[in-house]
Amino acid sequence: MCIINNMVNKMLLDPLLRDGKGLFLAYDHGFEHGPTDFDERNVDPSFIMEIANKGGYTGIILHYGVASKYYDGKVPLILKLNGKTNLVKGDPISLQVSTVEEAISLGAKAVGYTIYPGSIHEYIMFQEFSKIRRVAHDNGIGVLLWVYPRGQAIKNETAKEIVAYAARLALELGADGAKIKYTGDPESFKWAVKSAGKVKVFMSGGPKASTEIDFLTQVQGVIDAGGSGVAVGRNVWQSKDPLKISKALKDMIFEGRRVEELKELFT
Ligand code: FBP
Repeated sequence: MCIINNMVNKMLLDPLLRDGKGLFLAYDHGFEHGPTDFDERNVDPSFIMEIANKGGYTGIILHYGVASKYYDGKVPLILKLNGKTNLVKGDPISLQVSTVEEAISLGAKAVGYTIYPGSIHEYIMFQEFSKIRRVAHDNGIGVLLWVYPRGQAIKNETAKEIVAYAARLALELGADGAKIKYTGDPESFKWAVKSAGKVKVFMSGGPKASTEIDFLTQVQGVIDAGGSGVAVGRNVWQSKDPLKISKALKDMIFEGRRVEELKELFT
């Protein structure tokens, strides 16, 4: 039965949120980048499961293969449904490798999908995503959309108008949450949050920042701009002390602590 109304849609991400905010641990990098992001510790998915559990994450993002072998059900699962490698050059396209039904069979509370607006292949991802969104919503689970403008036509992926366009596309396409890149300052990110309307906006972590405080300053900017949290990978599991940075993220996102208060912990 297809019951889609504002009320239902509004609540679809609730199992992944605390007080309307989300802290998601992303671990789809083995697919997107290959093991080059990993070291002896974080190449093991069990290590990531432990961070997610002990670190108080409200969601963990995995592909089907890792989820089916390592997911222990302790933190809500967001199953990533499409993926691509970075071995292919040119305008990107990322297509479906697992289904909403498989996500549900693993106990996922939401599904994830990446689109690359600006790529000459964007229309294929828009169509595929729309089909997935329908099935997910018909089954009562939410959809988190990674929106990464990319390809020859995109000169600056983090420019204010480009990031706001990404956020708006998440709204136009019917996503429940948008995972987008940070623009670099809260003022310009505010425009992206506004453009997303009722879609919850989460910052994508990016490569590991030079210091923890640099990264937490970006997170502060997202919160100040009205964002709903972060979906982060490398800045956590590449950290020397993943649980320490996780605690700082939790304190900022759920308890309202400011980055200035946390500075002495990281000096
Ligand atoms: P990070 O916090 O490590 O950047 O993870 C977020 C993420 O979106 C992952 O889900 C994904 O694997 C990766 O970034 C893709 O990064 P990019 O396409 O920018 O190389």
